[in-house]
Amino acid sequence: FFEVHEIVVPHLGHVPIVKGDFTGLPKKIQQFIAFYADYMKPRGIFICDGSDEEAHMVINKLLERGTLHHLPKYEENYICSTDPQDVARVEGKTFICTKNKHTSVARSRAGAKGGLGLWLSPEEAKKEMDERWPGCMAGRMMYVLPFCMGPLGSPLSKYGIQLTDSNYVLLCMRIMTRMSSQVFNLIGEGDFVKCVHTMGCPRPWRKKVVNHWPCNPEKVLILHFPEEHKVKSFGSGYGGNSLLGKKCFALRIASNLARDEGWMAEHMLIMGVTNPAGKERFIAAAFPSACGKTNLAMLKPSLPGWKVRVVGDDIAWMRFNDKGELYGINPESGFFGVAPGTNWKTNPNAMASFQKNSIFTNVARTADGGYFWEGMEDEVDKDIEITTWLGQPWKIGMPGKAAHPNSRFTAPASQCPIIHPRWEDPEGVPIHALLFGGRRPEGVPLVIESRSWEHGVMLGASLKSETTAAAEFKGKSIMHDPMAMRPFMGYNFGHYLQHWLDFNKPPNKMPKIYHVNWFRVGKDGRFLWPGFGENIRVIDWICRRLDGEDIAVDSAVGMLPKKGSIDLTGIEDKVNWDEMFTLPKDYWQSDIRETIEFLDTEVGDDLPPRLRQELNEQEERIKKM
Ligand code: GTP
Ligand code: SPV
Ligand code: MN
Repeated sequence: FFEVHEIVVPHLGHVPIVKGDFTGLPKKIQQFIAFYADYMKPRGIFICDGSDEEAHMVINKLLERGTLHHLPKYEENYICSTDPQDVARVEGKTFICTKNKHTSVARSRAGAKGGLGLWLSPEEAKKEMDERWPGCMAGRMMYVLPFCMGPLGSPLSKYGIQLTDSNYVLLCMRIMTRMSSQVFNLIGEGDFVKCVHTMGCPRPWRKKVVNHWPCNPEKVLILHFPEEHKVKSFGSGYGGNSLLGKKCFALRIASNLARDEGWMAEHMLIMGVTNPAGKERFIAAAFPSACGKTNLAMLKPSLPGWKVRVVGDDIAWMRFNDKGELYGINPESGFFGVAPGTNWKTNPNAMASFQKNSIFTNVARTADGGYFWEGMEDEVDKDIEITTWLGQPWKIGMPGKAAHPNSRFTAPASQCPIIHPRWEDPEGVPIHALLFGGRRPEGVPLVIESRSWEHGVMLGASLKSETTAAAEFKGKSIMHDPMAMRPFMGYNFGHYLQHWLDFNKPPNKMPKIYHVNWFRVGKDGRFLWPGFGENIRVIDWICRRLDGEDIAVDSAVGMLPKKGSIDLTGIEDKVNWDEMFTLPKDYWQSDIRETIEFLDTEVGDDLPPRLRQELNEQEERIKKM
């Protein structure tokens, strides 16, 4: 039902344009499409406009093929399972390619493990690409996705075009970014980020395809070319590997743009919190993957009179205006959230967001046509028949897991009942405080206030967390994740820290920086803090600090709440203040030594002296504890 045009691609000859008006596109975009069509040899080109009709056409095709299944319990909700070999980001196969190595990675010392980003020379990258890309879309359709990161028309927004041979990726990008044919005109002959994604399974494909999810796990490679504003991703269809607007563009490429243009691209949620007196503040918070950003951003306050509204749950772009006030936008338009642990008690606002028009990946299904994952046991019939993400029959109480630990929902942000009315404000929202935090089972108190901007940057650089299922790591261990950006760093981490330190100059009004930890455990191995909606108590304390209340005491590691200054009304019997706030000297001594060792080794000569000084002073204070 679409008019079929053909375009002549240099070495490919006639390629049918199965949808869209190729010749009506700006010349630069035509060239981009034709170049990659020639390179990847798809059987046709499908130029997306982001419309509902288009999405339905693709959904119907995927339903027919068996990649997607409808969940009849809801309106327009679909579920799919990936090849079990393609379930998370693959950090070891993710590279930054720049002419000069130390543009991308710090001048580390002997013994460095290269944990703050991997560099690949353009020559090596070319070799790897030559092995993979030519003809990689043979027999498949190439979709052209025009998208905008940030509100359409905002001076803070950036454009991208993604080429992909995955219609699952098309559907998710449509939720996660503002995908619209308008973007072609807005780009015109201007700049855009070139994103090229392929599942890497040209036809005829002789390997076994699992779950109607053709991918190429042995050959996965995710390359970033910040100097050319380009991303190339091969072999995986999962999340950050394939939804290139997200981590590849909005963090890795954008952090380069941010360095050059004087702003920040961070792995942060943005939330608006209004206290019972009606005063609203905005908080941006950086926690590593699967450490609670989505949950904090959508928090349902347990304290009366508080109101929380979400601006973003994963990525923040922030800039100081000419008055020196920090403003931030959420460049995304959807949530790609961790499913396990989400339920009507822990995160009702997330639950409400994905009752329709959403896609569930690697979760389980109930016999009555609903979704299921670990954490939903009390919200479905105990005896209901469940099909696990691997397609096995299963029931609550049986061994094993129903959903993959990194299974996720993809939901339009506009469907969140507490989406902030200003979430698409082209100016962004003012940011009053920054939070860092991770999963720290031991030693680290519920909240610490930094002594200064520089001390706060040091707390961020020292961020560590227990590993989660969001990347390929197996088992649990405490890993460094400075600024919650370890997997997403787009350039030399030492330069990045210097960039942060440099913001502290007139007329900039620096937001206060905090470190929070919801995950400390007691001797019995249970969380000392109830978390989720109760986290409002910590937010309340932070807001009162922003008001200048005298409720903090100095300690070796920063300012701590004065005993009793966090409102524990109603949960006094559930929490043990002393256990939550003690600073075991032995722990902190070895912790700071280990952190200094890590940053000295990994960031080496690029570690800003000012940051090193903060670490030294912290170590001195700990010694005197
Ligand atoms: P990414 O999307 O990977 O960047 O993760 P995220 O930081 O948005 O993490 P998310 O909010 O999805 O939380 C991940 C997991 O942590 C879920 O299983 C949550 O149930 C759990 N979690 C979130 N907040 C809390 C909390 O306050 N306490 C406890 N104990 N668990 C939490
Ligand atoms: C994360 O891992 O931090 C995510 C999921 O938010 S992904 O988009 O896969 O990076
Ligand atoms: Mn994330």
